[in-house]
Amino acid sequence: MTKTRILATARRYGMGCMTVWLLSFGVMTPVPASTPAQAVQITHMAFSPGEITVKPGTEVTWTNRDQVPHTVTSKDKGGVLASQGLDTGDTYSYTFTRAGDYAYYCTVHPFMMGVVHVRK
Ligand SMILES: [Cu+2]
Repeated sequence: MTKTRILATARRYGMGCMTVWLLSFGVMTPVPASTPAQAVQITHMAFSPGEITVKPGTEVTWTNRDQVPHTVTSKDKGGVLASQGLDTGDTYSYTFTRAGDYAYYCTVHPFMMGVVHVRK
């Protein structure tokens, strides 16, 4: 191997690394790191998982996977969770800013219950 060929090889590998690094950077940072997210599925007439613990600032998104409408509604009157009726595939999101326990249910099927614990 000549000196120039080694240099060319090194450069090629260097560029490859750079490309991979740039790609991973793009993939790793699609959203600001300051907004953690948590998903809850509504399926088989239940919230899944029914109980979650998140840090303040976390956006929780509920997705209705059932063939019947559901809601995500705070148990406390005037609570923070107050979705519209969610049809199949519809989502509802809320970003929890304060620590606390947020119990909720489905107004269509009051036996469906869940709770979000927000802990620092
Ligand atoms: Cu329901």
